[in-house]
Amino acid sequence: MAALTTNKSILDWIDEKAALVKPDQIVWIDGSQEQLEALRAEAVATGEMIKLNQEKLPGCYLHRTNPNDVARVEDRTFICSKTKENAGPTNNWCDPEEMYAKLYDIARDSYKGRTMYVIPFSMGPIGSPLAKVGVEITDSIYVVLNMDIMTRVGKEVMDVLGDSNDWVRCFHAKCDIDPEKRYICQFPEDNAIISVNSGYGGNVLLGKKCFALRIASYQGWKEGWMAEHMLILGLENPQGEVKYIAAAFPSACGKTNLAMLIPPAYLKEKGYKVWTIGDDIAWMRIGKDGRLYAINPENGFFGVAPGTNAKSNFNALESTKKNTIFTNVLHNLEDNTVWWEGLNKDLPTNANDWIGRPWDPSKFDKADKSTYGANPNSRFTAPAVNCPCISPEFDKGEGVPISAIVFGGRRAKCAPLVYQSKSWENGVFIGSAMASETTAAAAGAVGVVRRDPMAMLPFCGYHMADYFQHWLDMGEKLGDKAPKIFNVNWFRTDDEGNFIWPGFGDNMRVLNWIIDRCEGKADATETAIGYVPKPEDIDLTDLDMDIETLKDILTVDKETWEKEAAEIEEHYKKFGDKLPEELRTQLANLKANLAK
Ligand code: GTP
Ligand code: SPV
Ligand code: MN
Repeated sequence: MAALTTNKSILDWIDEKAALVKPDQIVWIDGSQEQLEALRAEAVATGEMIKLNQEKLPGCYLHRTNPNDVARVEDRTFICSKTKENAGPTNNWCDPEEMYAKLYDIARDSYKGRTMYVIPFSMGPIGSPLAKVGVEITDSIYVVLNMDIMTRVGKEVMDVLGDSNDWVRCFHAKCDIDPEKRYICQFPEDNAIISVNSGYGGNVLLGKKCFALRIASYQGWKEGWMAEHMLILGLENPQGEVKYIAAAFPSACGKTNLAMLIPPAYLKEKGYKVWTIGDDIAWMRIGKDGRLYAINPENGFFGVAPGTNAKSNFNALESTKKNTIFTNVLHNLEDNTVWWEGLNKDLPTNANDWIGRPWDPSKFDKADKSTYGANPNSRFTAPAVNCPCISPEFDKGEGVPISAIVFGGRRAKCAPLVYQSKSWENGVFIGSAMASETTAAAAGAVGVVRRDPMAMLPFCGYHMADYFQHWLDMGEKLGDKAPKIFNVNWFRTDDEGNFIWPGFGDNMRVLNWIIDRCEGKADATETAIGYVPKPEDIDLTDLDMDIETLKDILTVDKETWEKEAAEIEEHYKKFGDKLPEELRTQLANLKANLAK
């Protein structure tokens, strides 16, 4: 099949990689429905995917990954910059030459008997001044079909690129899915990514975390823009004005849910609406008017399945009703559909679990993950166009102006429901000190509190202290046009470990306060950590919550925060002299405020 470009840098790269991995054939993905349909049929024939009930779930498929390969692997993820210093203290580093040699040894001849698929893709609307181009080569049909949902694929991308060399080289090889030889490597100075021995989501859909965050964060630093692990939503008020919010929460901490939230009935009736721009990644640049503009570089949602239901996230569930690929969920054999914990209370009685073994619902025990039907990190890959509340601005290349930036994480104690930073610099401090309990989105222990600055710990492609400085520099450029910075915590628990705040759609009550603060319409109480709402300014209409409980989750406990300040100091030590002086000052201010 003819190449879709005459770009020499691309053709040479493909020749070079083909000589290494020796595919039987090379197939360019042009994004046409005929080609994709043929690939789906092939994947079904080989057992790589299961075609689901086409009446109930048209265009939907189920895929199971190797049970050893169900999440990102942070300990096997490397930033291979020329010097260790450039990768910084929070990334695994390896010398690029050494790593290339090792990865080429692993990948050598691994496409024998297989096809090399070449996927030209755009992160962001094709041709948008905020978009970037990548080419992924892979031996996995699952990757091709997921990339087709998650990015914009096809010849048009190559036409826009022309003979430019500004494209990201994304090389994936399944090899033997050997966890001992699994590597997810970024080479920021070479615009290159290599992923071997995995077939799972974030490890292999190289446009997503590898490119749109690890490589793009480095590009943003060099080129003066930002690539962030953030959802983007538009909040429309009854007057029809839409204000945009970008929010960074660590993996599996509620971005998809917040991005698609449905306001409580009393607000809906008044005319409030939420529009989704993105649920995971934001690329942001300063626009001609000096404000910060954001696009979602993705074209679909790779969302967490468990817990998604008609009540918690109706819009996400709707998005999965057609043309969706499910990964590692339960297969309901009764009607050839899918199920996961938290979808509904009807535990399927004739089903295979996510590994494909017969599932016994009578053994299901909430406390024992090994009895679950779906993997805790099972996911859906759904096209953005399926989302009932997708924003009319979604496909527009110029992006949307951001009024507020929100940080957040899972903190059982400590962080109040919401507070506002005292300045951009103070907001950067809050982001740099973020902490959250770990989740199933990455391999390893779950529920352990760790510092995850700006939710970027696993995704920053360069020295984290330079990244903090870049945030401070952006604030300086934005001046008084900078978005206001906030922090939220939906996850405070009571003594029995139950979440106190209802969360989900009710988070809209907090978003309204945030927007009111941006517009100078709401009051606040100044505390040692920032501005906290007056309890009466968070609307509790129709909620089964009294003002005392609300006051409780708005408190800033002196002792807890003194401990927090000491932990932040410890966290900062990692960065040594490179830590921006401004952040040291911010920490000192926090301590002084607490001592008052
Ligand atoms: P990634 O795709 O991994 O980046 O995750 P995400 O940040 O998009 O998280 P997502 O919205 O998928 O939510 C992950 C989990 O958090 C799900 O089990 C949700 O049910 C739960 N969750 C989301 N929002 C809330 C909330 O407001 N309150 C509570 N208690 N749980 C929530
Ligand atoms: C995350 O872990 O933050 C995800 C899923 O969004 S993955 O694409 O696997 O990174
Ligand atoms: Mn994510």
